[in-house]
Amino acid sequence: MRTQVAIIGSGPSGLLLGQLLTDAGIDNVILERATRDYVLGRIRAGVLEEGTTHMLDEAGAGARMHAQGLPHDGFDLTFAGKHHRIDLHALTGKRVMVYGQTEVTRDLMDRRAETGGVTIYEAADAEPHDFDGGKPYVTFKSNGVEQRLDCDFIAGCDGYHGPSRKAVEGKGLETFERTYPFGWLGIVADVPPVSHELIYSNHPRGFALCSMRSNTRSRYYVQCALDEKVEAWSDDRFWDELRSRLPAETAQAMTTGPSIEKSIAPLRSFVAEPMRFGRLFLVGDAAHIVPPTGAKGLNLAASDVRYLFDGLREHYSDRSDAGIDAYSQRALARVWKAERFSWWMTNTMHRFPDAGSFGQRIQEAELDYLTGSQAASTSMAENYVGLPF
Ligand code: RFL
Ligand code: PHB
Repeated sequence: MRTQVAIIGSGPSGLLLGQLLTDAGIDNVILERATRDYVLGRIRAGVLEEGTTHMLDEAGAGARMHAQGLPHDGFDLTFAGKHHRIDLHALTGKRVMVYGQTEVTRDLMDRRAETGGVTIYEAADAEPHDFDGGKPYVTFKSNGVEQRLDCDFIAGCDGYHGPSRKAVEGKGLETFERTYPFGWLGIVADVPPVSHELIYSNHPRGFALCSMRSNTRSRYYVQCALDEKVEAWSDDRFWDELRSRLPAETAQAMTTGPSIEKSIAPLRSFVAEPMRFGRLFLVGDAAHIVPPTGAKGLNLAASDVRYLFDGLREHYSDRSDAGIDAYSQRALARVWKAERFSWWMTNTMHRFPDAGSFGQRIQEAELDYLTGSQAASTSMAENYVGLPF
């Protein structure tokens, strides 16, 4: 089998890259380890930057998002029992779109099917080869049969645990990492959201986030200990804990109901450098992870795809490798700024076990400054809506 660009992974980054390439007449094949339903079953990101929504439009996959997504002009920060609204639109002229990653993935999969793009699901043991030379290829097993996909380039869109980054270990790969001493316990429930905007809450019992997927489906999170077990959290226990971390009037207004999903995610900051190794490119979560506090993960996957797609298009249509050569540097410049913002927002909003009373007062001063200063609010807002790409 032969294609121009072999894409490993059918998450948002692989699907978006694949669609832009297909629309530009550049042949590509996606190899995905899981089934379509498994990929669609993952509940993850919820907040899209305008740059990401523009890319979905460019890929012809934005119609349902515009019809059903919820544009948000701001969000609430709560601490010390009070609400402070960050007016994203007034501060930056931009807004964000609340539309679930599951729906983004579904829209991109539907568009790929419409335009005849090839995805091989349940591709086992995918492994990139010979990307240092001019003839790269990917081996994998399909229905137990060994296969080989020859290509010009390999896009490693295979997430944090995928084979692409493993293939470049010991080849000049440098990694940077920070783990946090807590996780997020999250639920989805078919109840109306407590507020029409997101609420990020800093509370002595720990961080909480009120988000949503629609006007009838809520997504809520509470900070939890790393060794916490999801089985120990009945729905009632979750709702009680969530309400205890919100201002009284918000807690009283909350509609509760049975959860339809409940899981714990650890928080991590991680960057792999560089993001290009010859004819292999690392894209999205394969190259970097941010803690979800800043809602940046999926949006960084989209900006990586922007830079890589532009580079590949220039390679095929203009016979210029300038964009490909600049990929790693351009992507990492934006990645590190989002890493900084996500790290900062995580530090500002969570309880750290070892912060002590000094750390506690510093956090309160930071929040007070943030909500009292137009300059500080604007800085937060411009990072939250997304730096340009
Ligand atoms: P993905 O989505 O992990 O997709 C990788 C794909 O590669 C496949 N794969 C393989 N395929 C073939 N062979 C192999 N050997 C393979 N190994 C793996 C996998 O099956 C999968 O289909 O990476 P991608 O495309 O780079 O997308 C990244 C985003 O998914 C991620 O950054 C976001 O979900 C992060 N995130 C958020 N991002 C935001 O922008 N806004 C948010 O509000 C937001 N909230 C979140 C989040 C992530 C969360 N969790 C659980 C990690 C909230 C949470 C709780
Ligand atoms: C979500 O809706 O899942 C969500 C929203 C905002 C975040 C993280 C997750 O910062």
